[in-house]
Amino acid sequence: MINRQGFPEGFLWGGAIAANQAEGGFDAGGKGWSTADMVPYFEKKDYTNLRELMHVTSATVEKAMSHHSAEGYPKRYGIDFYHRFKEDIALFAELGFKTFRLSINWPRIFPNGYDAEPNEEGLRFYDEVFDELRKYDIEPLVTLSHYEMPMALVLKYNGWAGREVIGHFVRYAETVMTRYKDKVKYWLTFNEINTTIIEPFTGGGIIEDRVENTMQASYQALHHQFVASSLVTEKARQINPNFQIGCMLARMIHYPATSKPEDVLQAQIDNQLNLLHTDVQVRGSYPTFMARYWSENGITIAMEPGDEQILREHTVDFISFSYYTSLVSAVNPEEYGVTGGNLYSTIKNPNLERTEWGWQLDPIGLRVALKELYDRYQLPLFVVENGLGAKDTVEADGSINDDYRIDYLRKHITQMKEAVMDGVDLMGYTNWGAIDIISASTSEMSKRYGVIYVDQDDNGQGTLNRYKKKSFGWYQKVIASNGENL
Ligand code: BGP
Repeated sequence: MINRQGFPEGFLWGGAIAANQAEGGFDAGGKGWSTADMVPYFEKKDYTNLRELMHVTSATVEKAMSHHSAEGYPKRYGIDFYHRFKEDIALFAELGFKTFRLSINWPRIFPNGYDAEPNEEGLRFYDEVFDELRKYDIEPLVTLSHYEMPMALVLKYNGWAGREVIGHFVRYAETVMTRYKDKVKYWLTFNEINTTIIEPFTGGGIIEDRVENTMQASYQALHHQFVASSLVTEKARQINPNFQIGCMLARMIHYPATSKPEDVLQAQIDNQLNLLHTDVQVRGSYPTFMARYWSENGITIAMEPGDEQILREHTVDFISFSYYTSLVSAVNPEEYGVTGGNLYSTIKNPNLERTEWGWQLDPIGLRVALKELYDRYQLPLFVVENGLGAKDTVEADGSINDDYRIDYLRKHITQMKEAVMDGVDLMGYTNWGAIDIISASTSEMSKRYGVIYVDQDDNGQGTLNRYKKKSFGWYQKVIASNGENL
């Protein structure tokens, strides 16, 4: 039995971003339209000329931009990582990163999803990014789908609600895994796969107006993603047996609001519904409570013969997850005040402080999450997102004194270390938004997570210059001391 004193040797320290929030270059290099590019249209239910917009020519792009310039700006331009990745990776190397988590932009590789051939220019872009990382011995950790898919597949099949998308995704995954088989070892199939249920367009490319029952369509889409993830895992092992394939969950630990058994039961149900995703991807089958849950909600999942076997035979090598906050469950939630937004809307926990966006600060919850996941599955874990969204101030002398971010990261890393000492097998930690990027939920630039500041405001104005925040030097020391110097 290993008596762990601290983080193991070779612990993968690093940072994380996603293509749709960082790259920009939305119409560069032959890239097609992705769901992330269209979010403003769908939020406003503005479907006018959508088909026309799918054909990327400068005229239609201009039209799109003039139509929705303010709302359309952020994700389409990101922080221009597309052109500045060398400068950014040099900063990550200076931080001492062992790993860097990023996603491949699916429509950069297959602009429409169903194209006969991949887009060579897109493939070459990631060749250059991975080569640059390798130059500094930084191990890429690659998400195949982070909150996006080609819009053409959305229009044709209503996103993941259509079973046909499985084949297109597997082909895309096979293409990039083959191309980068000597450059990338760690792969994640879907970012926060549970988003498909919580935000069907963001997670599953589902246009809700097109379905009668959103919950039915979302669980069906999720099933297709599970099958696709397993088929990709099977292919991955054929392409390179040394690949390590992980699932990725937005872990939402739910505490009961009181010790009333009804509240405890509700918290258990909410936790089970969150862990359903890892149950399928790690254990290889749906948990038993799902049959009753689906039937009580009028949901019937269409499964093809062979699906169960596919899920059973190709489970993941490791479990990755994001952790930002903890949530609270009650049988009568209306009796309590609510806080938070997007994925993390919840009852207020009187014991916790909150960020400006209402996310509750709970470092101990990370230890709880780690211990519980390890107890349940006995697979290596990887914290691939964790961080504090905050508004930063640039002082007159150019410094950014983000002590609040240091405090957040220190407390969470301390709890992670405690979990490691409890015996949890933890592979690594990538803080979210190592460099400031566009927020997923608010599309703002000013909700910043980075230890590197990017000069850009919520309207896309700024030099895009990069600056080191106070947390940069702090995180550098943490990594150099393998988590001893906190
Ligand atoms: C996760 C997503 C990320 C990310 C992060 C922070 O749910 O995987 O893409 O953005 O949350 O959220 P936000 O940007 O909304 O503050």
